Amino acid sequence: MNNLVRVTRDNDVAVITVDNPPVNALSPGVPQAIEAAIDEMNIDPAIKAAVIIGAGRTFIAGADIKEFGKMTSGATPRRTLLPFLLHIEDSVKPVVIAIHGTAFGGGLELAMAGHYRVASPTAQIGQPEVKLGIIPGAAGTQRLPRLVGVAKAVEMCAEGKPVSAPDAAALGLIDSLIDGDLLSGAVAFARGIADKPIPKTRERTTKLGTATDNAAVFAAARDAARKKQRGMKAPLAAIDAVEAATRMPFEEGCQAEQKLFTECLFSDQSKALIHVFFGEREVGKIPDVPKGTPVIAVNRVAVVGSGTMGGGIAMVFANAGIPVLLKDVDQAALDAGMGKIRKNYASSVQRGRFTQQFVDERLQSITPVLTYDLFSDADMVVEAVFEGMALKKSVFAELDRACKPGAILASNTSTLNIDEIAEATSRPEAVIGTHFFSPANVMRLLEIVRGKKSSKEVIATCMQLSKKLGKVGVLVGNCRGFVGNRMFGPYRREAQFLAEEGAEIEAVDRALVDFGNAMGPLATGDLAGLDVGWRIRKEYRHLEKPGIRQPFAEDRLCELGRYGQKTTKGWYRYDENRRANADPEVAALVRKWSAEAGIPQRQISAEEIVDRCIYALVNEGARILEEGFALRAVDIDIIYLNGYGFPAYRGGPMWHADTVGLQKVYQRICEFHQQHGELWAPAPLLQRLAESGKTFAEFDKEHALAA
Ligand code: 3H9
Repeated sequence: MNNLVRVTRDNDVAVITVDNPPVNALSPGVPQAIEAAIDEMNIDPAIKAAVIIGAGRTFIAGADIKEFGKMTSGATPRRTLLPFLLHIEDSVKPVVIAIHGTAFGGGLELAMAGHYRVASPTAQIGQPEVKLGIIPGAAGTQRLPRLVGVAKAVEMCAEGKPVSAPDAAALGLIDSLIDGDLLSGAVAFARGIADKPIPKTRERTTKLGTATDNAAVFAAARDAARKKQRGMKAPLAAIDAVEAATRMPFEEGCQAEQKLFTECLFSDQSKALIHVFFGEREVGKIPDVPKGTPVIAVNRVAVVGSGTMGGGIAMVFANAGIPVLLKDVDQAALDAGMGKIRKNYASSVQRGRFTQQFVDERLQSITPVLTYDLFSDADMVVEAVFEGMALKKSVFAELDRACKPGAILASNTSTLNIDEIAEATSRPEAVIGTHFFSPANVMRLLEIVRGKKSSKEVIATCMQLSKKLGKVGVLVGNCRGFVGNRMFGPYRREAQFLAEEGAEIEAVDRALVDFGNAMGPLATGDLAGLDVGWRIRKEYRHLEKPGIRQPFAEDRLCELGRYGQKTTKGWYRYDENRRANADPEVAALVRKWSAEAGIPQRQISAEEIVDRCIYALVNEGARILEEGFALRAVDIDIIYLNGYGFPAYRGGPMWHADTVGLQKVYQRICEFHQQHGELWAPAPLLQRLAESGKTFAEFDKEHALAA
């Protein structure tokens, strides 16, 4: 035994407790110790059965994900858990698995090698490996269909979504749900089955279905995977592996699974998704705001502005069980805002996302108001009024008067200077940016904008709150556009330039969608409203350097009233179902405007479209990183994955650049610099990293060490 696994006795039952915090992963040492405990039990005449349980908050949440990077880099040899699991399954005395918290990945695979499974009703059970770009690699794809049937196994392995313990019990994955103390229930269960024959999952075949039924299941699953997990390899590999379970004996099926698992493990997609897994956790770590920084209790919130953003933000708080005051200037605006919220909720009920009761309760917790009278109760206010400095300042001056000391005063601005807004109050330490993304109740990203004077307490509260709201909070500095939109500017600029240089509008969008983005850059403009950028550009025109090329097509489209989806015309023409259709009128206009501007027209490849748009993101990201407006390259990645539809399997723009190779990216940017001028000046950090053969990931590591 070792300190990762404890063995105790409850009379005639051995209790094997895995104690490998935080999530009892199957790190090296854990399987060996469990195996030794099973061997010991089998030769001890006083013991009739064993229970395997997890210490702390969870059962085994999977293989140790940190080990995968070591294996693919060659630092440690490739390990397999298959013989270990066979060892459990071949135990001559029964092994009962007791599950609480999560039995994920290798944890579920271990559970299925046990002879019986019992669980707390709140437990979650699943094979989430595809989210890491891999598939179950310890016979999960072989044992699961034998317990739950082929269709459910395909769904669980290819989509990665867990099932609740009660659902798992209904499926036959769990033998008994245990209310109350799990361990005593599991021990009693073990005593009850100790003298019965020992069922082995791998020997079961009754749920493996017929070839005809299975063919339809696999075809439908492949179809769904290609649509819903577009571009991802692991879901298709998972389906192949489950199919192997239906066509081959167990041992051969395991070999097929191993082959697919290994291909996935060594793929760029898996490396990217593992980077994302750790990145999502890393962004919560702020070097100068350590764990344990005091936080403010946020029990009541107020939102100023009931427009699309304000309404969405109110829903976010209401959904998290936090009562909200929603303020607007007149009854008509407030009624319209509440109407939109009701409509959004109604459609969530229709789609089965929420129950009517949940929605009724949420709606009750949103109180529409026309004055600041009740704001003195709020622990936090989020301002979401129209984007304009004068208006924001007057709102913050009002908030300063109306709110209690200690309340957080947050702005949802996407472009304006937080420090300038903070100056309108007598308490700049309470002011911070909370930049939600549209639609606020759907998008996971929350950029938390740190002002010069934002207090650590306020920052720590917002970071913690983001989790409660179901968001990924990323702390960013106060520069124009913050991190996400500052990078989005050059990205969309290039998309427009490409159209102005002769690329077809649909070809620009198609290239980026084929790259994996949720939407093309021009279609995204239509969705957000082209007039938004147009207004901002007009406000900042005085800052543009003379002689530097600016895109013009969108401004001209706006001058013609083509604001995008909201006016049914933008880059595209939209039908009543908001479906985009190519518009020959726009193509002709762009050609005419380009000719007038003397821009030579040429054929442009999909590869150039992708390089121009994506490397524009990377170059700006490198500047942001060097200037310290993002804490780490991975923070930029997480922003792009959760707020801008960047494909997770590419790991985010900075990780993607590392994967391509920074030398190659830098060279291409130098070419663009020569061809297109100053806008493409390579970021000094990118140049340094490329010249020294380093990556953004290494930059992050070096910075973490230095901090
Ligand atoms: C697998 O099993 C493959 C198999 O088929 C076998 C093949 C041979 N490993 O998320 P949290 C860390 S693949 C290493 O904040 P929560 C995490 O980084 C695996 N570390 O907590 C964090 O560290 P830190 C399949 C892990 O309560 C800390 O634990 N399994 C692992 O919000 C707390 O994590 C999965 O994909 C791990 N497996 O959520 C499950 N898991 O504090 C992945 C977590 O230093 N894990 N850490 O930042 C999860 O989904 C969530 O962590 C869980 C807890 C729901 C368990």
